[in-house]
Amino acid sequence: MQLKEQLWELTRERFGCAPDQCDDHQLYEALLLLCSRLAAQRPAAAGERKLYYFSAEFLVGKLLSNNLLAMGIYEPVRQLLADMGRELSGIENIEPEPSLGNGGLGRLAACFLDSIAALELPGDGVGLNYHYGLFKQKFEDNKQTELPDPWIERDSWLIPTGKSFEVPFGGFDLKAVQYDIAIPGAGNPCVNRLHLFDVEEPAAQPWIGIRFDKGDIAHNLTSFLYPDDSDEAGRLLRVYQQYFMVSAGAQLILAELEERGYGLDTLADHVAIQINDTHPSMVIPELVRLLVERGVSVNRAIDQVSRTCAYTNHTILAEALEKWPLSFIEKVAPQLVPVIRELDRRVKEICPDPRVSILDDRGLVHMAHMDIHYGFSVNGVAALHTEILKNSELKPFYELYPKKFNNKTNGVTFRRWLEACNPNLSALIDDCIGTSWRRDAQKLEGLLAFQEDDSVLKRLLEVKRDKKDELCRAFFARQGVELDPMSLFDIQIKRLHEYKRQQMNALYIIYKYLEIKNGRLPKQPVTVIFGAKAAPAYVMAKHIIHLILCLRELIESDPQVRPWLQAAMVENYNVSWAERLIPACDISEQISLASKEASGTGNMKFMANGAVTLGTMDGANVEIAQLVGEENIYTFGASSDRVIQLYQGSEPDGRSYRPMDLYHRPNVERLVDFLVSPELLGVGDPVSLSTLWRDMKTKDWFMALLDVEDYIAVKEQAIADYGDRMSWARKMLINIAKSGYFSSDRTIRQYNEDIWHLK
Ligand code: 26Q
Repeated sequence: MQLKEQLWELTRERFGCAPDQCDDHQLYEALLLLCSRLAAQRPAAAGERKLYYFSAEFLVGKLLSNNLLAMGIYEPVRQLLADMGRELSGIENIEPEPSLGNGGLGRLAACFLDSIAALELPGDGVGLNYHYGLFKQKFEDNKQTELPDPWIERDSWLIPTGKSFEVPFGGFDLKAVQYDIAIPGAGNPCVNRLHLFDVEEPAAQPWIGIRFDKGDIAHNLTSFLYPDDSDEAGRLLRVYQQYFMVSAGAQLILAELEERGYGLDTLADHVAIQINDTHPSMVIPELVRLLVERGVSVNRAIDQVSRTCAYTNHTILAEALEKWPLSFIEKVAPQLVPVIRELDRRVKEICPDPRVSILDDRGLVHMAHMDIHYGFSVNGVAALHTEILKNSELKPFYELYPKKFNNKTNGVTFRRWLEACNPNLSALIDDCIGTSWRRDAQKLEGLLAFQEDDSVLKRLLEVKRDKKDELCRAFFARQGVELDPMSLFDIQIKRLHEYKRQQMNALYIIYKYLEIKNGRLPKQPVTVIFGAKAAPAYVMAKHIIHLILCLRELIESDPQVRPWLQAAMVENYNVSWAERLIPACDISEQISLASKEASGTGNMKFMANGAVTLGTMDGANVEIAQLVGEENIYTFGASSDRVIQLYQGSEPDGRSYRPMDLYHRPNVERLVDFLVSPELLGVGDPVSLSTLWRDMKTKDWFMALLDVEDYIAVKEQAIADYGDRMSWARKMLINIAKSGYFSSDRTIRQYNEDIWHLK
């Protein structure tokens, strides 16, 4: 049946009318149904070995246009609607965004599913069906407040499968009900699935005021995605979530193995499990337990599981490495305790070094250690990150198992992050080099031939300008604030964390503000745009948001400054905002303290959309710099080696870094002291601002003062260079041309060749 007839039939069946009589909501529902039905007709990708990508987070973003594109019907559907005088883009806005992830790690998992399906590899995701994803952020009195963010409506992308698995907790069992989201492969006829497990009777309204009952596991286990683990009850619930996910997932794997006609003791030949950070690590002891329970010997079970599981590390921040008290596991899943003890005993037998034990003498289970001993692969997510793992963070493990360690530099799906979010840039690229880059992003290199082509460079600037106009309209519509599209858009969007150093960017704003106030007017107006959520219990992060919002207010009400400098912060930054912000960006802020950002993936999305990076030599920025050359990136700041050295030091806090010395430099002191100036205290909360001020002078854990002068100087240079429009356009072009390396299709090919061996 033709697309048109299908849509007609759908709306008649569902709403008793033709599509042109439907409102946008009804059209959205009809299109969702159409996609779901088409996806259901597709076969699963096949192969001898099947991958299960386990992750506590899948930040998939909106799916309508993504799925229409993947199934090759975006354009026909858009045309069909246009013929009825309707706009697909308006209908896309109806879709609620599922926020089933915090940030980079969750979004990476979503890009990976997209690429696995596009490469027609047999691989499904396994995760949890949170009813409320990450909180919705609101600004009140220049501060962040949090609201619940429901995303599941009557019609959603969730497909009930009718399958379920009993998960045995200490003292009670819970049924894990399986829902699937279809992941159609772009450019092929197959479909993979994201399996999301849910409790049988989720709480209808889990909120009591602003809190919810963390003790009511049976109803609340899947209520919320965890933004942090700051309180005891929450941490226990987190362990319940993790065990629920891995037990159901492990049972699903064994059921599918048997369905495929393979014996349990051939697990490793037919299954690969990728453990996305340590959140799903309990899948290791759980699989051992299930195999032994079903008659496989302990030795054989451990051997099979060890040849099935592979672990990805996403962080070197010590506080983010998961260590759970064995007493928690005793309470949540007592049946795992003897397994974990046995795994630990075997480790201690071959290697008595306490630094590598699973169970330490304080009774803590080190999840990453379990993964490394009982997995066959350990990977970091960018070249520098993997080197740091090998040479410092995980050094004793690298010495034990040098062959397990490998690097897999992250990537992003260009289908969402270039084709879908920037159709005009995509069309310009098509005009230059044809369309083959849409299947193979490395082909973007062909753009290098146009470096001296002024007409192409001019069109590039026009495309950027149009995207900036579009962003201004969206920003005005949602927040009632007018941005100046003629100004340079300098954008920092990522979770709020001290190591990412939004506070250093704020110091730049202060610098620029004081320059203008002192009559030194710049040539180029600049708009500094932020988007960031702070974990609700992360006090310092909230102070930084407050600082940014106060600066915004101060500048907004100052007619002397406003024409030259604007600060803006999007409320409730999410994937959809990222899709609007990234194509509109001139300068991409990637300014983490060197050694702290494992990779970053926003940096790659910006690059592909023709933004120029201003960054430290951290994470994947290092690889961006190598690819584009020093002419086409702005780098600054202390090296990761130097930073690691500073962290091993003589001061009482264990470092040899003394922020007070740096603070007393004249150009730094006046910026830091502005935090408690009468101007800022006039709009802000004195407790919040002075806490931040004091912390910056005395602790500055992530060394903003170490790099701030270099940062300001290099940023000023970038802004000055922006004035030479043609030479800037050339930098943009070279960034786009070299961005193909960061396609997640490349990353997934490497995972498959080096780790999974799916086909
Ligand atoms: C842990 C315990 C309890 C509750 C929450 C958590 C938790 C949740 C999320 C710990 C960590 C995360 C997320 C980590 C993350 O997003 N890491 C990022 O991963 C990206 C993909 O590899 C990298 O590009 C980023 O550099 C890295 O910060």
